[in-house]
Amino acid sequence: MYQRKQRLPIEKYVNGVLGGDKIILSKAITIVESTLEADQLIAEKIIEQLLPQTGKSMRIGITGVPGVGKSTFIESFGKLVTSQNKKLAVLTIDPSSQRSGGSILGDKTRMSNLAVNPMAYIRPSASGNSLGGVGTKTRETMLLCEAAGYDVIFIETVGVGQSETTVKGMVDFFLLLMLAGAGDELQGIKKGIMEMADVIAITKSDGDNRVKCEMAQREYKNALHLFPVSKSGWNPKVLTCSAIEDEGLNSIWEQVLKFKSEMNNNGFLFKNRQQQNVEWMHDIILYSLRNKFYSNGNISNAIENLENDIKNEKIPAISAARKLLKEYHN
Ligand SMILES: Nc1nc2c(ncn2[C@@H]2O[C@H](COP(=O)(O)OP(=O)(O)OP(=O)(O)O)[C@@H](O)[C@H]2O)c(=O)[nH]1
Ligand SMILES: [Mg+2]
Repeated sequence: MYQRKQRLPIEKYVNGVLGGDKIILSKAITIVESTLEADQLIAEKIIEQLLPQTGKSMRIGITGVPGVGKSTFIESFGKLVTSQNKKLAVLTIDPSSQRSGGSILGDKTRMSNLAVNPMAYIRPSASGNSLGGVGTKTRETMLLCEAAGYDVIFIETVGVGQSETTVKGMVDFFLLLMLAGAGDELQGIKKGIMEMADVIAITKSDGDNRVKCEMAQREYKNALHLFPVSKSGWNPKVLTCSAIEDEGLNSIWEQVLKFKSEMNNNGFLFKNRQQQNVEWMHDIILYSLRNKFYSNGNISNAIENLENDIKNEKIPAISAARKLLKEYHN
């Protein structure tokens, strides 16, 4: 049986987070990530009390295929951000971390400076088994970080599909990192993901690779002309950078600031967050209903048999689903 962990009184979490105490912040995040009903109630109370102190950060999503250089980029870009006297929190959503765990190990060395930087806080997400769950928890974690005084939040995700959409739904600014490939520029990553980007940065623009990166930059720029105008009215930029040589990072940060100021002025940032909050509510509802349904004892007992019956064509999926729903509502 799972032993319930000792929990602090709620004020301890609230005051610790507000005071910027990283240890308490981590403990509060653990509660937020917990699936235990009792923890969920504590988490809700903590967040409720912290809510007035949230929302003031610049929320930036960073994505790209494995190996594009996300971790190395975040280490260098993070240094730049913190050198501007901004506190930075880095959260990661990694739908594959359950299986590999490799990236996390790599990150220990690739983000070694950021990890010990007092202005930075790095937190990999719990390897939840449902992306929806990880998404709702990451949003709550983001709020805790904001209440703890972090001015900039990076939400990093591996570009393997669905997780980018989840991240897009919780950030102000979306940065897509891309590799310069030989002629297959548009194949590695889905067009829909490129359409989400506010800045596309071609990574590893150093040494012999620089020329290839500049070529890719021109190709992406041309490709972007064909995309529909985004809701924000912002024209996405294509830049090149080298995290290792520390080049091009300033230009990316300048674009973030320009975006922030323009989108503040035209009201997009505010409206976008309003919309995101509404979607968030629906996500939480779906997530809780799902959890409730699948953790119901009668359901989990019946489900395996019904799954087999479906496979053996003894029962159609629709009838099995109806049966389970009926069982649940009894
Ligand atoms: N030349 C060069 N190599 C780089 C640069 N950035 C990253 N790399 C290399 O590219 C490889 C992958 O970098 P990571 O930062 O681990 O990439 P990632 O996107 O975090 O990879 P995953 O965590 O596996 O998704 C490493 O060998 C880095 O040293 C760069 O700016 N220039
Ligand atoms: Mg990485």
